Amino acid sequence: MTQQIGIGPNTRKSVYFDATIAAGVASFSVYNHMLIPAHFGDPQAEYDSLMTGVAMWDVAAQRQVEISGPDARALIQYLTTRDLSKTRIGQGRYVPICDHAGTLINDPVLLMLEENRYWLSIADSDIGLWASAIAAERGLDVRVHEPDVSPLAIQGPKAETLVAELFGDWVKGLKYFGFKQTDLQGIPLILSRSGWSKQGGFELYLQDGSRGSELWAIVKAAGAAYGIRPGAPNDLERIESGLVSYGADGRIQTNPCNPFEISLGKLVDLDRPDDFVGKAALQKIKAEGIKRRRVGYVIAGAAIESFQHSLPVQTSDGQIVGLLSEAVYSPRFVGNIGVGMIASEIDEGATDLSVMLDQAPRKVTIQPLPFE
Ligand code: THG
Repeated sequence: MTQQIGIGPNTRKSVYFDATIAAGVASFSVYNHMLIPAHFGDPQAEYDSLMTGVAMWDVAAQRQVEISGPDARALIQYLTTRDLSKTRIGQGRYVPICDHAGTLINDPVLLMLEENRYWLSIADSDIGLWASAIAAERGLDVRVHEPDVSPLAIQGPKAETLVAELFGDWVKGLKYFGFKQTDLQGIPLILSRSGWSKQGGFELYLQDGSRGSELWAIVKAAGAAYGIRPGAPNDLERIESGLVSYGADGRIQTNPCNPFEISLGKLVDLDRPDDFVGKAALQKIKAEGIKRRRVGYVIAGAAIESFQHSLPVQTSDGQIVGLLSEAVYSPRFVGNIGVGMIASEIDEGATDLSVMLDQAPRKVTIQPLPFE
């Protein structure tokens, strides 16, 4: 039997919900308390369009936390592990956020809109609540709120040509995570070179929630010439390319990890002169030595059809030394691949590792990320 999750009035809808229903969305997931399309019924074709053509994704569930006001910059700096002193208006940054114990609680994209106005484009946890609480407790003069902003991603090797056709050739000059306030046929949006894939592309941060279907239709119509398909953040591609998924690879409630373990250590500036949430804990964690690392896994045996929850990775004597957080069959690598954690003392060549999948042991080997 196939289980279903009911979609009722208490589940938050994206502003592209009607458009994705019309486009034939077959499965949803929930992210930031909002429905996000998971696929449109043909995962292989959706992967192919991302790898060789162009795909459009409703990623409105990547909600924005806007922080504005005289102390906005101070709050942003205090919340994130990175030194942002060189960040300028119009630039984006990938900014880990930790709690006071140094546990990763989100990995947003930061957009610097003005000297004292920022968006955190968040992964799946309630950073709006966290940011307002920290601001209030520290007596910072800021406003924290969720603006009417809903990203639509256009990803794949043909994304740039399509987006240049829609907006003009200036888009080709945008650097990675660079963005600009603009509009599309009068629809206000911020255009940014970003997106959760390694195939290149853009995100349109729609600033008028009443125009989701209209924006979707414009992109779809212009993309038709390039074979655009509706899709969703693609698990196969992200595992192949090693992108971090806060939620799948780590989550404070289920698999708490620090940024060093999840491969975001280079985004932690412990030498910053100023304090930030988690700094002391992260200094201690680093001094004591990092206990595990994020790796790729190859899983032997028949093609994995569905992977519902993480699995412990064990040695031949039954010792648990790692975690397989997500796995999928990859036609490109002709085998099952996954990502997860492994204890630091286990080296890449280990030959006695396995996971139990559907009551049967499967041999696993470690691979560096990205898969190549
Ligand atoms: N775009 C926007 N918001 C988002 C995401 C996004 N919010 C949720 C989630 N994705 C946040 N997580 C990530 C994870 C990885 C990247 C972006 C957001 C990413 N990483 C590149 C990499 O790892 O190679 C570049 C990192 C870097 O510059 O250091 O792009 O996708 N709007």
